[in-house]
Amino acid sequence: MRISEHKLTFNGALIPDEHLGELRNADLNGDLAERGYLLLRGLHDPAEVDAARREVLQRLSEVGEVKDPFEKGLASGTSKRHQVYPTNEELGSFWRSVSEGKAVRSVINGPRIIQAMSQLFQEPANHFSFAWLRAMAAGRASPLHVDHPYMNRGSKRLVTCWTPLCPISLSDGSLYVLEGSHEWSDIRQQFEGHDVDRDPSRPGHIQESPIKLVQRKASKFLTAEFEMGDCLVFGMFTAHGSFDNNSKNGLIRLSCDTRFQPSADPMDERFSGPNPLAHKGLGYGCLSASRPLTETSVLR
Ligand SMILES: O=C(O)CCC(=O)C(=O)O
Repeated sequence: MRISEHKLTFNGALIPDEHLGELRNADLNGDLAERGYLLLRGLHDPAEVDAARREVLQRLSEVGEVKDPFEKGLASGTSKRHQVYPTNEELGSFWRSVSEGKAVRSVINGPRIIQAMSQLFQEPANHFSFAWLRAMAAGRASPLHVDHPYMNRGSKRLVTCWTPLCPISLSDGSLYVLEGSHEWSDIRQQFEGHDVDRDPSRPGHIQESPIKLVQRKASKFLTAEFEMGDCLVFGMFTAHGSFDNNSKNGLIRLSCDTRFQPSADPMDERFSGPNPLAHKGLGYGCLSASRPLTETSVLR
């Protein structure tokens, strides 16, 4: 794969070739602490991921956001979501029902990932009940951030599992992590102990431009093409975000981020239990994905 041929952008700005690199494949014996991430290829059953993909697309087609046939996953450019779900509460409930779909949960909370995370921690693992399911239309990206300020009231050993729910090529708004960022003490100092819900006056994401930060640190945007079945695991201080979805045919980038920790550790109460309140008590309504795909907005 030649990453530099793909003209990756963030908010329209071209990422310089010399600052692009490829995520390295690993297995569960890989050193997460050393590298800041583990790219686990083929962890999930691709057929199960495909079933999850279809389940999500079918729900998006109910609100008119996907072209027929919905299985192709191309945005229609229209939406009936506000008509069908007129209040923010109803929008949140809709997204909750999509996020809790049977096929989605069989992948993101299924036996394969639970076993893998138990192997990673070398003790039984558990996951947040809340899941960050994302449907990213063309033109959208996730800002650069570390996860710690969003979810730091429980285990210190929390990890993120980012699971593509469709094949994601480099032009479709792939995820990146910044090489070596888990060891950047200035970023750690800036965000450690910050809680976006307790102190909403301070942003949770990194405000420095991603390109400037990467240049300042002589780092790289590490990314890859993802297949259904892959999973990217990273820690709470690994800086990451996504490139713009520059898909020419309007492919909706589907993915889900979930959080795992040792079962023995306390769990952040906002994201656990049968009715997780999440940020600001909004439940699934706190996610930008609860809004119509036709609306552009950023972060979470
Ligand atoms: O999928 C994305 O665009 C962002 C994912 C993310 O921020 C995360 O996994 O923590």
